[in-house]
Amino acid sequence: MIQVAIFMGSISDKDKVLSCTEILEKLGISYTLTVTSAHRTPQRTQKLVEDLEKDGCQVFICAAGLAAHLAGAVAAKTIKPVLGIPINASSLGGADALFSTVQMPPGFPVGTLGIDKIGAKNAAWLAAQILALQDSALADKISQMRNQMTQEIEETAKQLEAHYQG
Ligand code: RP5
Repeated sequence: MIQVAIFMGSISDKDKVLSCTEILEKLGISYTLTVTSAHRTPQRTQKLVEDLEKDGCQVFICAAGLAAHLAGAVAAKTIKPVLGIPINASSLGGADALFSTVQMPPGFPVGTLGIDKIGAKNAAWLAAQILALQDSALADKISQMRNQMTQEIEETAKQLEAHYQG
């Protein structure tokens, strides 16, 4: 069963989205990654949502740039949580996609993350936390990985402090 579906508006978004798949893999979460566009392939987008939902998909992650309507189009078709990753694909630096993704009408929310790779990473973490509500083994794994991040910072701080003690 696929737990998380990741949609990109274009193959040109892929490099920025791969940090999302890396984290899902580390956490042992099953996912599918594909390209579909709110504007260029609206029927394909709708069918993907319907089919994946039937197969048990729990969270949809949508990455898109420019007038980024992909996450909103998916949110219109499902009540599963939809997470949006705004992609920087123009001279507006991703602000265009951020505003397009975040400003949803009431009742059709998109949980909007940061622009590009940082948003892709946090989309994976947030999807994991949503799934962990019903999965205590996954919750433990998330906690372990957080502890690891804490330890890494503490170790780095120790090394820096040892080196720069005046
Ligand atoms: C958006 O337009 C895509 O998500 C992409 O970020 C941007 C440019 O798409 P391409 O012209 O590279 O296909 O729909």
